[in-house]
Amino acid sequence: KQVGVIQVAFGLGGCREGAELGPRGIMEAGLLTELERLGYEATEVREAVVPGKPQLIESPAPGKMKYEDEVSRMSESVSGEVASVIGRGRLPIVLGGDHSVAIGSLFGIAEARRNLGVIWIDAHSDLNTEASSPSGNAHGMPLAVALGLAAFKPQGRKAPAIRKEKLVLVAARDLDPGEKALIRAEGIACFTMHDIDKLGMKAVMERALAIAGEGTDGLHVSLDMDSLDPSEAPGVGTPVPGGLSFREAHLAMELLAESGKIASLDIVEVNPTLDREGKTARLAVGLCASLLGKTIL
Ligand code: DIR
Ligand code: MN
Ligand code: MN
Ligand code: MN
Repeated sequence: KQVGVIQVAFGLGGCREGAELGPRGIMEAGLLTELERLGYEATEVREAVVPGKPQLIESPAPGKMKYEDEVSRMSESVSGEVASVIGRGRLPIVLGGDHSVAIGSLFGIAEARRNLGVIWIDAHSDLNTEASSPSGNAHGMPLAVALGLAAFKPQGRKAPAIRKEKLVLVAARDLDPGEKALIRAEGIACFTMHDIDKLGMKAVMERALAIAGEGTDGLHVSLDMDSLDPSEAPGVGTPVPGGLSFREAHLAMELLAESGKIASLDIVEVNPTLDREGKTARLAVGLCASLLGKTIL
């Protein structure tokens, strides 16, 4: 068993500086040591090529994605890295960066797996199009882009990269009006915090796995650290109260690991400048370990 870690030091898709430091924060919290302990050997570490802030920042135009060119170049690099890691039989772990890095990972994975199941663990639904986005920030749009609903299309990649029937949202609690309408209109499976409170995480993950894990050729997990409660994960750009507890998040990862279907992972939105002594980065490492098979006993 081998993994490939792809660091994506990109924060222009979010609304606060510091997310670009996320990959380093997660590495410094001991990701490689943890992977080694779990029996993953010779982990390869790569770095996606990411553009910096342009000298002249164009004032955000309504109906347009902010930093569109930068997001485009970043996703091209990430897609290439992800596809090459998969091509060499390794499981890709993409470290963000803000959640726009998932545009790159989803289109890269789609080259190998046309029939992908996706579990999106996030306080948000990241389903805004340029037209519905209140912010113009790319980190609120990766799923709309991957579903082929946004105007933005990654260069040279076939959209859609994923199918709405095989997408499941987990831990949602802050959705924009356009996103709510889209979830209803498209019938996208969405387990909100309300559902988790009512049913419990075990039942929610069983249902999520039945939707995204059956009849697909592998599962992609995209873990936005703002899915956790801000008391557990303070180091994120857009904290939302009422999130997952430490154990709920670990249980979700453990149940996904038990499914045996995990083929790729993103860990995003760790912002070390907003973190408290690396707490969020350490939690990200712990959750990654649980997803890759770490058990308590
Ligand atoms: C909001 C915030 N829905 C937006 N999205 C965030 O800007 O589209 N996603 N924070 O992670
Ligand atoms: Mn997100
Ligand atoms: Mn989020
Ligand atoms: Mn985000």
